[in-house]
Amino acid sequence: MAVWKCSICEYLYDEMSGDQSTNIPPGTPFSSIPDTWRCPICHADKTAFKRVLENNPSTAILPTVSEAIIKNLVHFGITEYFGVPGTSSLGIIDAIRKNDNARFTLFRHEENAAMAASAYNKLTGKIAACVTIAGPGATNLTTGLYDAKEDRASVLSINGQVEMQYAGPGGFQEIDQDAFFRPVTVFNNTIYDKKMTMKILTMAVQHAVVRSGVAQISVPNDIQKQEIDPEYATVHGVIPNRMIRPDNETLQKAITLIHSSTSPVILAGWGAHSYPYQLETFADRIDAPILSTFRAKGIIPDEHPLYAGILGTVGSPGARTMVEQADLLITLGVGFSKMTRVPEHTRIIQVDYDPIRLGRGKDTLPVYGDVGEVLREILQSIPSSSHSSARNRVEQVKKPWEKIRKAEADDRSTPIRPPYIMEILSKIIPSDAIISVDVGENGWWFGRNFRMKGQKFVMSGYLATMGFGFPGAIAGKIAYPEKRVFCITGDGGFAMAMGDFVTAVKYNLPMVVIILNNHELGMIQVEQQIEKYPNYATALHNPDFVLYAKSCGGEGTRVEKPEELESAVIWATSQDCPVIVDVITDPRRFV
Ligand SMILES: Cc1ncc(C[n+]2csc(CCOP(=O)(O)OP(=O)(O)O)c2C)c(N)n1
Ligand SMILES: [Mg+2]
Repeated sequence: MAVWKCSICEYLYDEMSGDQSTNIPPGTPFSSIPDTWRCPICHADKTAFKRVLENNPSTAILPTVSEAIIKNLVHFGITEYFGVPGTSSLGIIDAIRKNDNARFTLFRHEENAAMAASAYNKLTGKIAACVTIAGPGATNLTTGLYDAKEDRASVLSINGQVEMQYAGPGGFQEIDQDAFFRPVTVFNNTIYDKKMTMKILTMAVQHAVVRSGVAQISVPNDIQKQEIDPEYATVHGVIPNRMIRPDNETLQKAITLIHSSTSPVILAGWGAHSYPYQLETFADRIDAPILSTFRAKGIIPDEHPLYAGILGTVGSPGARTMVEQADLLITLGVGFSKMTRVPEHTRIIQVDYDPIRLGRGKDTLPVYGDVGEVLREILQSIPSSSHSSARNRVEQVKKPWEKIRKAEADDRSTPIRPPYIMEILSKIIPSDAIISVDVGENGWWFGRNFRMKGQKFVMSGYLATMGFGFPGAIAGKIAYPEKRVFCITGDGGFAMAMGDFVTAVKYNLPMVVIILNNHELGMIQVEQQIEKYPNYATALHNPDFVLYAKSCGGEGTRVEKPEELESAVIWATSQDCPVIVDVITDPRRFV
């Protein structure tokens, strides 16, 4: 039994299975098909067909390259695949279909798939893969992959490439993917020879994990379908444990510095986000208030007596004063971005797992190590502090700040004031929920006024890209199906990603999308005001988001009055589908 390929459209006629659509029974040799028969796909006549001599995936006994790739990725724990299929990725997509432990989520735009993969890693520490076709599918990933790169999230990107016969400039849907992905990846390669499959695959996963970034593999269409010898289909590499322990000498210096400090302050960054318990014990032991960066918001619940809030543009003036008055600042996995504005002249103990990032500030003890390991080591040998002023210092910062935030949350103004929205959300969103936040005034108010009580929260930190919030929520619900998921977004940012609302409906991912609908690119309007430009090009003409949600098969409600907000959010939380709460709000920061 042979397989015949149409040279016009590449349809495969398999003698074993016949062709149901043109009534050719299984087992019919191609030569026995009447001459009047036409290709069911493009209507070419029989003379257009050529016998295929090799690589028929349906009769293969050995695994194909694609199947070996997916099997080994699953072995590495990579089970979630986000993307859009197409001609040059059919082999990979089929291998995902066949693997019981792999799951494909079909997105409507590759950018959302890449944002979701980035968010998935930020939320879980596990890797999700993006899968796209060569050319436009690959280029559509860019902003999502850059988000991962900037926030040091591990993501794998597996992209189809045109058949090797058509490689080179000028091929249909062919681009130089190695060159295109180079600036965004920590590893980047094309499998031009099936014997290279596992070597490239293993290196890709190792680099993505160890170097915290994006690894990209392109697989030409014809290679995807080739059978692979088991000798070349088995993984040899391993993912090392990359917990870095600090050296003893540096640790001793750090302990001495902490011991001689009378007003230490801890600043926890994203690098500390997996170690809330060690952080709390450490702060208690050395009697130091804890501040966090915006990205690490929620590492300790807001009401904790040692947590003093955020340092930076969404933080309180009291937090800044506290750092300026400290005789020692201990930074744990902090990126030193301009949004945090760590004072340069304070004495710093800087802990980071990336040696290149060490040495910020003017008077710094660099401690190379994983935050969890460093805290564990220090806690083994540091005695309890002789002072006990941290709780008082925290209260002095928090009390006036709380008063300000309460006063801002005016419950009568229409359009509804953003701080009031944050007040209501702080009250309603449960402590074990997942929150994905977008960029703009919506994110600014969340950072500044939302009170965390244990939730996991994810955002686009360094790239600060609009359109992250909603795919981030999709990733959250895929990762934690049993938890409630909330997206806090703007009318501008949501519109960039809203094509995938149907994806949340299709895959039954109930979530609540709170749109702060101010009919403006609100943050840009504020920036124009700060820089004394006249307001221009920020007004938004929006669709009816509630009708849109319903037309997608979800639910929605609009809220225009403050007194309606609480019940609307409670109602949304009780729905069994994705829901939009379209909150008509005030674009002005302060009135
Ligand atoms: C992809 C992208 N384009 C542009 C910007 C610049 N930018 C930052 S905030 C913002 C406005 C966001 O508007 P909206 O989503 O409505 O949120 P709002 O500020 O009104 O709450 C813009 C255009 C960006 N950060 N990301
Ligand atoms: Mg807006």
